[in-house]
Amino acid sequence: MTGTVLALCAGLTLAGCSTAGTPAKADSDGGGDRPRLSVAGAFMPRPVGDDMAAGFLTVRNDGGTADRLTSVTSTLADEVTMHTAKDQRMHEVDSFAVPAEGELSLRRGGDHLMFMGLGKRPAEGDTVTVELRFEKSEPVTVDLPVKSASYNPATTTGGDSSGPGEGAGSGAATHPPSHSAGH
Ligand SMILES: [Cu+2]
Repeated sequence: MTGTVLALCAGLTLAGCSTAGTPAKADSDGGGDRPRLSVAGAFMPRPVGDDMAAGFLTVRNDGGTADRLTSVTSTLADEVTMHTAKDQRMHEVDSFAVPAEGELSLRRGGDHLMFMGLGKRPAEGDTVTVELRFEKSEPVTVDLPVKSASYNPATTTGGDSSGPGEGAGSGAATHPPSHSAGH
């Protein structure tokens, strides 16, 4: 846990130094001193409880400057919090780093959005709209399609070298049990 945080901070510091120190290189393409964000792969597994739901997405940053996801709002829920998960335990955090020329990846078993106090329980096939607010970039509105409760794109894109094994077993195992059990 502590090691990961330190590694993240070190990465941010390096990125900050290279862009804030001497802007000479960034001048060549004009936009190199700004984050350039795009969002992909957003989804919400159909919540199994009435109180909370999780959301996942990837924020890509093609710019040469790091940004931070600082808050999230949604019409679905009273509050959307940012959680990081390690060893089956969740911790709320104030923000997520979006590294320069990198990405913030929210996925099952790792960092994710938590929707608390649902106005209504969305069904599979619904769409949930969220607004992402960043430290530097303009807010981004994202539609999250509601998928099956065990949906996990990692099992189809092969990002984790998980092999052909898939289905409810791996999905349930990699996600904190508190989400599946609810409350
Ligand atoms: Cu959580």
